[in-house]
Amino acid sequence: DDQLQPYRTAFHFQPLKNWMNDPNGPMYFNGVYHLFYQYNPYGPLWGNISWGHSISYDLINWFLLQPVLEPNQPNYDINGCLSGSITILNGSKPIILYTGQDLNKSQVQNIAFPTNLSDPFLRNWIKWSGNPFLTPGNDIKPTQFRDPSTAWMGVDGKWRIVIGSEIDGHGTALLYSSTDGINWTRSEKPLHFSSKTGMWECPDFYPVGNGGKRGFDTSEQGNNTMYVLKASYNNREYYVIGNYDEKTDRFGVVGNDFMVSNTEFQYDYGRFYASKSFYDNAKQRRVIWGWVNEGDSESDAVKKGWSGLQSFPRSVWLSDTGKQLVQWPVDEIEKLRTKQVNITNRELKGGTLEITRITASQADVEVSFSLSNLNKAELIDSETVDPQLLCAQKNASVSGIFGPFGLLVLASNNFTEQTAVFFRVFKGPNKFLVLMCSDQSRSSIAEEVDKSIYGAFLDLDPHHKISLRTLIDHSIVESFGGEGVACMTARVYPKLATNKEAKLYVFNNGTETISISTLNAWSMNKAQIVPMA
Ligand code: DQQ
Repeated sequence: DDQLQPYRTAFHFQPLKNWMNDPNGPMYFNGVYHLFYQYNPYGPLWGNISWGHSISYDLINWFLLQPVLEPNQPNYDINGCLSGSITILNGSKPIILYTGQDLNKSQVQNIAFPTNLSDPFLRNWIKWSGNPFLTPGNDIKPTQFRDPSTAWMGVDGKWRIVIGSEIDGHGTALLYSSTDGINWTRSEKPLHFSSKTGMWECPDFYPVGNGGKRGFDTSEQGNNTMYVLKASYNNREYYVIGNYDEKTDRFGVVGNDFMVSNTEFQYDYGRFYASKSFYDNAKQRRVIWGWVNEGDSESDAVKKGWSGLQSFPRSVWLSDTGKQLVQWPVDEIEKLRTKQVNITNRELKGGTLEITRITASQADVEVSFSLSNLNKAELIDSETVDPQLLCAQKNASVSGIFGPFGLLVLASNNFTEQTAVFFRVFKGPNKFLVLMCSDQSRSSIAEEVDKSIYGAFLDLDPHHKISLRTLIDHSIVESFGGEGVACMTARVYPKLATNKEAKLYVFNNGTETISISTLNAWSMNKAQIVPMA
């Protein structure tokens, strides 16, 4: 199986076959984690969009269940049960709000209820007889009205949701309110919009905050929290942080507002889209899932019989600076770790250091580097350069002073294939800049696969350690830089560096010696993702 399907993952969620895209309605309810997703039960390409369903007790091992929503209602979802969210009303009654495409491909909003609340897995859901509960207003194009968020309750006892849209060419989070969670009216003003972007998909809105990693339920009040608004556009997940006044429903951004640029905050600077978060009451944390799509062709998808992964679930919280988010794989991942390799205080002058004795195609690697003599760093004259472009110009093969240094993953003999996740340190006019890159340009000898290079600047001082954590799982390389201040996910399709042929290295292609403070790498066991008997 591994030989025939070298790109299937061991610990990233995927169904047994067929197409999957956005995560939908994740929740923790009565001791069970639920993950729904955009799913084509009949093939490996987008179509027949249903809500697939899986459940778990630990976010690692999953039981695959039957889809809960299928497109079969001419007047509200026959052309697809598109994305949506779950809200647990009064702490006890989960409801699905989702977008349907009707016979005319108009997007409308629908509700579904679990048929049997005493079924611990909530296997069956019924669409509401009153669907659709919302149709687009006159100012909204019928194809630009989708992806209702989880609801939150304001101080007035009313529920609110946002829905993704575009008005007058501007990305918009439409705001609706309701007394019962079922009948909704549009507020005159949207929660937020931006004149610098187009259509927003999958808006997410939730409290974060005031120090520490604790998460909050969307309806929790009085914790003096900040709020995150996330919107999906331009193939990326942009977020802003701001203040939300529950009395007036005003959201005010602190810092940069939404636009299309690589210097704005994104959940992930690589392949990661249409994400959805939920509050995990068991561990008082907020967890994000994101769709990681394929970088190979449709004919490859047909050959493989499947398309699409979910990211590893990530805890998310506000950084100590209060200016950005931090994300980190949920701790449960440690259950899968086996065969640890450890290195401490090792100088790396230049070249590579192979990390042997681990399964390099299926691994979790944490490494931190320390640098000295930073005054020798390469000068850079602008602090506003596009980091992704910089990573492409100065890819892993271009030697610098401090860097490139980092990991070479899924590497084949003689490095014919390699994916390089690395850093460079520059000295700008006012501060040091730490660049993080994920360079896929040599990831495969196959020509027809995407090999884009990704990049971001990390908000950290290089006088401290620079850390990198990378989850390697056959065809996905999911990296967390600077303890999670920047994430970068790539899909790769090696032809040579598959399964046991894959190797892992630490490398330094800069002229300055660096030091590996610590490195811990683990082979990872395979998660159990099986149909429920
Ligand atoms: N995917 C869904 C839409 C959403 C888009 C359709 C984002 O609801 O806007 O499968 O990837």
